Amino acid sequence: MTEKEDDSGSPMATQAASVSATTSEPVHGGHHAINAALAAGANTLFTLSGAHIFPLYDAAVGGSAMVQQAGSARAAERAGPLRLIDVRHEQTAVFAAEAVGKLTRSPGFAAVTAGPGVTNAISAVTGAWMNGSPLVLIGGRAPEHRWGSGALQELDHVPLLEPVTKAAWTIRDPAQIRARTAAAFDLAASAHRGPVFIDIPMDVLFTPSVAATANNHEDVQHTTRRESTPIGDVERAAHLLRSAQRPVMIIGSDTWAGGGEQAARDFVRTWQIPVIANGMGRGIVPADDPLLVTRARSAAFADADLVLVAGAPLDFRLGYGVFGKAAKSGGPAVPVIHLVDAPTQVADHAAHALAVIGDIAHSLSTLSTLAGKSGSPASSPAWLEALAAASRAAWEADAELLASAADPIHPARIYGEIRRRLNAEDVVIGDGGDFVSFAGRFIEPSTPGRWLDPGPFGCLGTGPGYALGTHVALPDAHPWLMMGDGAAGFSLMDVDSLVRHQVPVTMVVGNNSGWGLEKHPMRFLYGYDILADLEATPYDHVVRALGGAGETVTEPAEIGAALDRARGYQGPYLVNIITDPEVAYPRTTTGI
Ligand SMILES: Cc1ncc(C[n+]2csc(CCOP(=O)(O)OP(=O)(O)O)c2C)c(N)n1
Ligand SMILES: [Mg+2]
Repeated sequence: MTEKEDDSGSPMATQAASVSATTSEPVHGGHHAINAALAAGANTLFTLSGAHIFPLYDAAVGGSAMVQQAGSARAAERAGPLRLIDVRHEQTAVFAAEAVGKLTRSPGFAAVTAGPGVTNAISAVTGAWMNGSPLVLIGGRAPEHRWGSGALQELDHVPLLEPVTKAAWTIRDPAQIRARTAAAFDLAASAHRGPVFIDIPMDVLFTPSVAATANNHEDVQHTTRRESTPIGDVERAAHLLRSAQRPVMIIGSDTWAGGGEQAARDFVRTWQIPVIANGMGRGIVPADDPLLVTRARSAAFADADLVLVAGAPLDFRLGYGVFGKAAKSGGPAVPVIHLVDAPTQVADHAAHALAVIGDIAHSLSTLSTLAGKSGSPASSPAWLEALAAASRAAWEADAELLASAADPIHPARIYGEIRRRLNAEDVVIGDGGDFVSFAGRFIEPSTPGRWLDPGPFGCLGTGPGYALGTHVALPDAHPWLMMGDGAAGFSLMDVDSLVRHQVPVTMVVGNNSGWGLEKHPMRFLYGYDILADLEATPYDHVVRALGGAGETVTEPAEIGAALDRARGYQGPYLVNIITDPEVAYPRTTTGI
């Protein structure tokens, strides 16, 4: 079978250099794909079974002799060469792979069967796309020799996946599977990171072949490498930094993804620049550092004379990149230096932002060197003190809420209890509306890369998948999963996967018996709300039925002990906390 042109015409990386020696014995395509994944550093494949992708499984477990030797199917799945983890919905497989990508900064790996397997995966792929999370997804595909005749699950996935991936292509030559899978991993891992989708027709995947040593596709994806000279008017950026009196810096996910946490910390300390942290950028400047002023965000954005954004898109979460009081009344926006890790990340809608393209750590150190350390920090002492004071005041104002004895329970009280129990190494996962916004406000990680929110795509249902991925990426870190009761409905069945794969996770449902983040905005807009009420369902029963444990809590004073029981349990434990449905998160952005 010869390989046709890619359906997508998307750019691909050439891989000749990174494809290692191959055997001369023909083997089926599953071996080629799994070998490429192993060579790229993957150790786990998240999946849900389908015959279209059986060869991947056969290669992952090492064939029938290895399955027999392992003694049971479960033992074989765990033993490798590549560990298999199966889930109950394809979205969970991809959310788990995304969590691996976010936490390890190396691509997560998932495979789903043709047709509905792929379409079920699309929301999760889109989340990873918007988050810039590296992952490779392999889809099964109806056989090529029957294409157009109506085979089971025959669907051309590539046009569906192309808009939400770095590249999506079909591999039609068995001998190319290894090189092209390697190319997918390389592309996913290179800045700006993101998901890559491959599908392989069933007959191609089952056909034995000797792997070609090189990708026969010549189009090259240029990647941003460390130490490359930043592109953009760095001199001007340095001048802006030198002249600023009231700068503020935003540290976003791409700073973490590119391994820039030390460079960011050095920069912040050198320039004494107050910081607001976003997404995976949280924890880079630890919670107790007075330069972390996330809680003084409004004052910082209103009064800054320079905003330096390192590795975050200028989207709704950052007011689309328009800062400063004057801009609100039609005046000029505050200058912005926007450090991005690839040309695709330049914000065309924010023409006033000065983009500097390149490895973010390197851009930060270049900027620092060019601006020169004149002995005095960029920030005026009055500015630092004003923001530190605003930040302290915000925490002080919340102290009462965090200890609230209100009945029904105020969600803040839950976070008051969690804060006392979190270890620095724990991973906090948010999946929900208002309840998770409270998490963002009250939980300040002190270790980088330990905070998993769904990001700007805001897809509910990430929780169990993110917990599974956390367990694989950081087996010694305890995941705390904060879920809205509405969010829980999207994926609670995948607690079954957490049980089967023995994942300890403290699940906390802020159960306000409804879709809080829809209820309150609808009331605000219409004076009434509909379609927002759910029952005070005992979600802990669901977890117990699936083999985990849990309890329902209705009294504020009982929360702490329930959390301790959850934390000590060797599996998924859900604390279902009935909260006040009338409490709305005090929101300042609508996302529109
Ligand atoms: C897949 C998906 N469907 C719908 C929405 C719209 N949505 C955003 S927040 C929200 C309410 C979430 O309710 P819950 O998880 O109970 O959290 P709460 O706001 O009540 O704390 C909804 C429906 C979404 N973001 N994602
Ligand atoms: Mg709710």
